[in-house]
Amino acid sequence: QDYTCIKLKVLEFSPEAQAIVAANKELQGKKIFMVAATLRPETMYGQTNCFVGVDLKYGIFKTRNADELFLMTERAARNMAFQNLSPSNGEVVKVADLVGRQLVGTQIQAPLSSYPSVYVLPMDGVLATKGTGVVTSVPSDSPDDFATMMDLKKKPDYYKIQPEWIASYEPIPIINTPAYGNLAAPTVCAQMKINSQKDKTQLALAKDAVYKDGFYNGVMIIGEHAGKSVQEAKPLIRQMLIDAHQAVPYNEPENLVISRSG
Ligand code: ZZB
Repeated sequence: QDYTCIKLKVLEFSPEAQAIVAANKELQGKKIFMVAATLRPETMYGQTNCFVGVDLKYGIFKTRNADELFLMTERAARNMAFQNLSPSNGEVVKVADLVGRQLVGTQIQAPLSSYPSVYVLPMDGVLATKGTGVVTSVPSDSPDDFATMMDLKKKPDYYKIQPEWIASYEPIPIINTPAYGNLAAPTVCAQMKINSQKDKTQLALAKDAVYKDGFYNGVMIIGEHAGKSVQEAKPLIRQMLIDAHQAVPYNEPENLVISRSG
């Protein structure tokens, strides 16, 4: 899989994560990025938050740039070490350990998003075996993300989040499609009566429908490539993010990829 890894700059860690970072000499004065693997770089305009798995283990790793560290799973760090992203080929240097739960409430800057800063929130189905274990959330175009957002809004206490971390981050219209309009995921979730991230079977169908319609028939309605088809805009936006040092290409061997939909 040819992923684009989006660099989500940490603006302010949650108090628990901050305590870990502050106690670590290697992290003083450094930029730390939560790194999210996506197959849809053209949707980055619609980011409203990022997701972690609360029980997943994450690390903060050195990169080939001495001032920048990446926060992700160790598995992703190992893969990146063979893609010219670590200090030297094959070398993985972890400087801190964190659990997903400790990251919830962290504020990050999501490149291209209309929201200047967004929060790290919990999602049930984040796979340790795919991408970086950090998932950027685009509820306008990803049914999984929209369904999770509905759960978090309904039950903030249960998910141990503050209501304001999600309340003022509505889905942003970024792509228009003939079948589902300009908020494809909310539309398809309403049509299919999906109310929760737990509706897995329905969500797999919804994702399939939205993916196909978005990719083959979608037109960008935001950003510097507004008016272009999704197919045309995707590689241009990917390259724009890479050139701006806001993303890096990341490849994952096909046989190691396990799809979220099972
Ligand atoms: C932004 C985005 C916007 C995504 C969208 C999808 C959609 P696939 O096709 O099943 O391989 N993802 C990445 N890593 C993980 C993980 N560790 N656990 C769970 N989900 C993960 O799915 C690739 C997508 O799965 C990635 O692209 C990412 O979400 C998520 F509008 O990034 B995507 C209709 C889908 N729309």
